[in-house]
Amino acid sequence: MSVLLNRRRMLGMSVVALSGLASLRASAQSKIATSKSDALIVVDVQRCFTKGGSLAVPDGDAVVPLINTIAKKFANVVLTQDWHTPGHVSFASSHPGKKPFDVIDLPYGKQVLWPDHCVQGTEGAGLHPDLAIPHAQLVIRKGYNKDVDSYSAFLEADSKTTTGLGGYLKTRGIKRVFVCGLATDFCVAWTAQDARKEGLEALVIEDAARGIDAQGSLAAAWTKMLAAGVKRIKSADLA
Ligand code: VGL
Ligand code: ZN
Repeated sequence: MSVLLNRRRMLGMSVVALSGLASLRASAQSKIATSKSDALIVVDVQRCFTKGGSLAVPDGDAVVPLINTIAKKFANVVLTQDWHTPGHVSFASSHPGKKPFDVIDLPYGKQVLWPDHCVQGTEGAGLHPDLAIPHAQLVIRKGYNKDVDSYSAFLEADSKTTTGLGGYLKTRGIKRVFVCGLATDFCVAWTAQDARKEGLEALVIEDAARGIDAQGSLAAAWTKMLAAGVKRIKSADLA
């Protein structure tokens, strides 16, 4: 009898010990470990989109030190640069009578008009001077066709001209991308959604991105991203 009791007590204890272990493991597991098949895509962290820039994103500079830290967790990093021609179709100045943030119809659909920004080879188009990711392997430039905008790092706004990024990532065995940078509701959102279309897992690191938020565009972008299967995470979720 006493042997039986002891055994019961031992069983009970081991269940408690096991469940403690299980919850420890669960909290460790909820952190995301990165591997060789992951890439970090750092979107448009350029002078034009940060303090003093022609299309400065509110609090845009705040992402720079965080992205520098996060990038150390990734073996594969891709940087993007918005890279427009002078007189680009997305500039309000290219459309007499229009002003920044007006919306016009172009052959490929609605286009928000912007102040002139990220003109090829200008200082404003340069990467933010404090961005420090020496191990980044690829810089992909986009928006370089004068008559077509490209928020996405994969596909231009005509929905058919590719930048080549999808092929590059596929060739390199990348299965999952983490997207951060500027601006959450435009280039980050379109890049993350197009990553899904390329068959990649896509996660946006929310605190490593900032939005422009013109007319509710930030909330709308999150709704679209989540519907497309993009996951919303924070930098602290990374192991
Ligand atoms: C962007 C507006 C115009 C961006 C680029 O990087 O989010 N936004 N061009
Ligand atoms: Zn642009």
